[in-house]
Amino acid sequence: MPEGRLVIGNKRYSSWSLRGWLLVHLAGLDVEEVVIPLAGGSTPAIKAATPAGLVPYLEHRGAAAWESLAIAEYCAEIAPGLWPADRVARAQARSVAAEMHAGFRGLRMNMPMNLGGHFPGRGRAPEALADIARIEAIWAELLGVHGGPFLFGTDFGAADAMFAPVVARFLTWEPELAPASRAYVQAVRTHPLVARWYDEAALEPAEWLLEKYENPA
Ligand SMILES: N[C@@H](CCC(=O)N[C@@H](CS)C(=O)NCC(=O)O)C(=O)O
Repeated sequence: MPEGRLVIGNKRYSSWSLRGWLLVHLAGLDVEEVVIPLAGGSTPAIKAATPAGLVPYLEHRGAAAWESLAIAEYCAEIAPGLWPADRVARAQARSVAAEMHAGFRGLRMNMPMNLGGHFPGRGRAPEALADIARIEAIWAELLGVHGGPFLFGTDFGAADAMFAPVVARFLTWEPELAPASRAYVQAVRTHPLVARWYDEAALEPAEWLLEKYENPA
């Protein structure tokens, strides 16, 4: 019997849902998955099912959590290994997760997540390229300090979950990336949970496809 539910958008497009879903699965929560197809903004069914009108939204054993960073903290109470054990590294992990949560709008607006899309060379607006430069600097520092293949070493953690949709965007839009970033992209893409999300996205019905994401301007 599931101990709650996780409300998410459809897997092809919902980048924030990917974060929440990864965190919940990494923490091993037993929750029912409720998938609502995105309508391209202000989806009535999402408004009706969630406190803030946004996915992901988690209910678990009487607790409710929304906003992906709050879901990360909730999951990390149950699975503390989602954040690094070392205090200094943990501060770094929380900071880059918060920076991701709060920013990178240029990247998000110009290179939307579409797991089935392939738009190499497109979307390279200056504000997207500036965000990508900052993301690559974060990745380079963390991979250098902690040795990879994930941002804080051998385990895929909460910081990696926060950046997983960026990886998906990079695979779709193929901006120029440094070799270390490309290696990180591959490490994230081949993580079993990320691979499972991609596989499940590929099974979504054609009626859920949205013109604005399939044929971006
Ligand atoms: N800051 C929120 C952002 C959540 C968000 O914007 N989710 C999008 C889907 S990826 C959403 O629910 N949009 C409303 C809609 O499409 O109806 C979080 O961290 O969870």
